Amino acid sequence: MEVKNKIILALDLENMEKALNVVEDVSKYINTIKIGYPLVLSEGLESISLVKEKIDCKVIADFKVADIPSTNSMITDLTFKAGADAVIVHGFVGRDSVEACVETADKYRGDVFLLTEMSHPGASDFLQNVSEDVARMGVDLGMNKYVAPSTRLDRLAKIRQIVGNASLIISPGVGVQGGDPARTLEFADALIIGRSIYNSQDPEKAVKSIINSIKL
Ligand code: OMP
Repeated sequence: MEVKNKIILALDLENMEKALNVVEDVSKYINTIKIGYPLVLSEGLESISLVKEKIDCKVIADFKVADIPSTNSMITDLTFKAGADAVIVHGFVGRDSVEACVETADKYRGDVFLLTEMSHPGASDFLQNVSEDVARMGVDLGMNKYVAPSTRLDRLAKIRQIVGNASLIISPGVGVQGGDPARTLEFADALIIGRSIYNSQDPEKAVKSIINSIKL
């Protein structure tokens, strides 16, 4: 997965018309879009194909899949059937649940991103205690795509150390959550950015200014 300009747009909007306008605005600079519950619960699973029809892009379905293996398989199957290129899954539910997603994704030649530690403050309540083990489990399972936080660079660095330089790490938390784009890219391969782009009066300008800030 080649992420153009190292920026993944998190399209957390509840209205398809607005979402497609944002997608069109940034289309020169973005080729990877993350779609999650806000858009899919408002506008349906076909949001994935509608976005892909609008611009030539890869779609990462952010469903943070976290259930028993058979349910995880069903969710993953429906996600790839809907046209997604990748899905984000939680690791804390355990190896069998993650394996179920990987096996199902393989049938579609789809990618699975393993969410290790999250970016919000509450991640330190519980998830932080197991995030390194989650990353190690991913390595053990032969996975090479991960999500790790830009809001705690020490934790991001630790996860990079565990998963190795050959893995792809995508990192949320830049901008509104406080993470710094350039510093995050010392450890991550691409940034996941939502509000700083789609809430901007001029999403294209917002993307260009982030690109400039990471080129400095
Ligand atoms: P902004 O904070 O608006 O840039 O959005 C960040 C996006 O990344 C949202 O879609 C979140 O759901 C997502 N995200 C996190 O913010 N933190 C995480 O730990 C994991 C994710 C994610 O899996 O994408």
